[in-house]
Amino acid sequence: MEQRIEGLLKKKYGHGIKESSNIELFDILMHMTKDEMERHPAVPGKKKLYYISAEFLMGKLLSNNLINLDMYDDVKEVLNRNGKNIEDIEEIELEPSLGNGGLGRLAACFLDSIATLNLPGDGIGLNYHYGLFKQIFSKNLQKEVKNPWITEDDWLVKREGVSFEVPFRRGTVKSVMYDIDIPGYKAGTINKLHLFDLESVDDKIVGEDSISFDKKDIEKNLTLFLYPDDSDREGLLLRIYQQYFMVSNGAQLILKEMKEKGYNLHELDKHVAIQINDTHPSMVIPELIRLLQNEGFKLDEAIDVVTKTCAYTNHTILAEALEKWPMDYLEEVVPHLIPIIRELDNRVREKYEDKSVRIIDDDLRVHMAHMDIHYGHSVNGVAALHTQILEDTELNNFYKIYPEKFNNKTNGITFRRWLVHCNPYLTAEIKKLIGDDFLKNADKLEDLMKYENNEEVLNRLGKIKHENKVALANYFKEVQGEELNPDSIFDVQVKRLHEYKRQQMNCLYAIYKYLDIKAGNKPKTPITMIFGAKAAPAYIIAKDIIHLILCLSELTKNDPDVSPYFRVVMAENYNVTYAGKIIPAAEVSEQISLASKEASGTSNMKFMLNGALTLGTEDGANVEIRDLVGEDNIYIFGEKKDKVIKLYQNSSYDASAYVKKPAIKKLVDFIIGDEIMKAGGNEENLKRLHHELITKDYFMTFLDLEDYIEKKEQVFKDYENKKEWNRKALVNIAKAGFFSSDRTIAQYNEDIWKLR
Ligand code: 26V
Repeated sequence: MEQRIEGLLKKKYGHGIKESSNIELFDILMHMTKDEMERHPAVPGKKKLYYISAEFLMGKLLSNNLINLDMYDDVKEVLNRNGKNIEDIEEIELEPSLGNGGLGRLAACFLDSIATLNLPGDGIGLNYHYGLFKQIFSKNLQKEVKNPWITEDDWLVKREGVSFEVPFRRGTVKSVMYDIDIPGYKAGTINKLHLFDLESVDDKIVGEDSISFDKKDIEKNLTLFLYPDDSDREGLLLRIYQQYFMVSNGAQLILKEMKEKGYNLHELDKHVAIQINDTHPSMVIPELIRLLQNEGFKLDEAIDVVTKTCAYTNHTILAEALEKWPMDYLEEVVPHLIPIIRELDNRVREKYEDKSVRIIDDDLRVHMAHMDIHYGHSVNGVAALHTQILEDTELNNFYKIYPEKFNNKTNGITFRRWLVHCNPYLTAEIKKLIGDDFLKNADKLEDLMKYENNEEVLNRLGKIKHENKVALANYFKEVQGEELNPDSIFDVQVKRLHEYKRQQMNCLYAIYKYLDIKAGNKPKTPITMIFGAKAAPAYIIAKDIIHLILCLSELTKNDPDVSPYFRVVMAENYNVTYAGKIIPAAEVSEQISLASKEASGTSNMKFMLNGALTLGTEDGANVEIRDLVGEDNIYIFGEKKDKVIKLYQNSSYDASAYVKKPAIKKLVDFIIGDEIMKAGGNEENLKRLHHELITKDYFMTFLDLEDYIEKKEQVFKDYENKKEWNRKALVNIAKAGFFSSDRTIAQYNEDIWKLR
């Protein structure tokens, strides 16, 4: 390996490893890895999966590719011998932010597992030039700037000669296809992520340090941003342009590959499985029907074969997140799909009286999920509780028609990134204790249970956590200039900002703690509350909550009575890279969504695997974590889903009644009090948030607040018993095997794709 790297460096830069900069080393290692992957054959097989998704949140790729190619240890050692550090070199790589959060990261974990299980399966998505915005904090507010990641030398490989024509009402555009190679872990084979771009794209139409551009200039802007602001008509139309561009390219690629392999298009479902990741790719159904008709298919047959090929995953029950496109918008963008969508809807109307299962509703909106359910062969939720809610409540009318289509696939995470790469100390310890079988067979982690009462092992787990906390503290200092105390307990909530995830409830706890310390009650062990979250640019209240968190951060930093005991900090521009540093250092994992609202969650799994204890509601996959670790090794609080669903059904939640309680009023009024104002508070933002909470509180913060505060106090009390805490951490790690995305993918394949 040393010779190979030295040789490449000499050829390109005229010197060896010792004399090279990290930029040069990154460049050489990336090209070496790319060459290596090019030499690997595609995964063979007669049936192939296409995972279509508007988001793929890949994270930096150098280390993970090297790990999967089984080259990481060698490269690391060679670099060390020459006084270089792979962690410093991977800092050079820019992170593509082609996703919002859990849904996009899930797609990335799935690609890793599909390749690892040696299943033929490619991803299909879009090559957004700026992805999601980059978050900057300024005056305690979130500011959004563009986030470029494409450079002269990156992981993208342009597929010369692959280009499709995509018809819109306003004219036809041409595509360009880029690939990113996906190596499985020690698999020896390669799958691909195909990212489509617009031939005429022009990323110069976006100003410096901004995210604004001419939304109407589709020929230039189509692939610039992930989900541009959809608070207006132009933004919504642009999303339809993006979605159709993605699926039309995908569908044309699928048919091209079918033909190249000599397969009969009439047997599409025997050779192709399409997974529709949430409703963003749903137009692939009418598009494929259209293309097959162009190939001479009769309508009935086209519909039949497409239905047998496509499967849909639902990732949310939030009504506002379920896509319903107005017919006139579709008419404006893709008029050629309208007759097909109408026909699909007519067939439903002929068969079923129930209006709620129609594709086109009385207001002439097209319900994308309804189209997926009728014209796909599988519908899955992403955690047991979520699938149950779909079957019993949200999609009950569909479940009654098609019980056989419904199935659960509890989410998972790839252990290659979320353990091996991000937590090398813990990985080494586990290997020492139980060998390395767990890397291919995650259930083997359970072997750790035999050390449940081994004090030496438990002590070592504590030490590893501490080292990771020191590393995080150093990183925070370096990138944000913030001092974290590694001897404090690290309590973490990192995820997209949304009211249903209830970061605001965590803030009310911070206020409670601040006041408690001011009243003279100092915690035995200091507490650091760590937040990380981006808010959608047009989501006003979410941005107000970020403002509150940043004010609390100032307040706790600058008050000498409080800062030695309690700090609130917020990671700026939380992304996959940051997650890889925060999660191994976390001790408490905050999973506090309103029961029934978080479909699954996946950070809950990452924290568990890294030995953090969950403080959470009975929601999403928290329920399955509890069932695996047992009540003693998790902190569950709050109302259950049935009660919450009833409160919504009867509109009987009344925030103002809770605010009458003095203990709650004191906390919520603090938001508009003097202390926060002096900590840089902005009256407009805070008053709006306060008003929203006391009058509406749509996601029922107060319903669980008192129970939450009580449980969280219990968590901090229990932390004082280090041995017992570390034992709980060990149980969490040992039971995390179920959440390997290898298991999730094996189940998708077994029940839905049937690739072999
Ligand atoms: C989208 C939107 C869009 C507009 C307004 C509000 C809103 C709220 C939520 C969403 C979520 C869309 C789907 C999604 O990202 N779901 C997440 O999928 C993860 C992977 O399955 C899962 O772990 C998370 O629980 C789920 O929220």
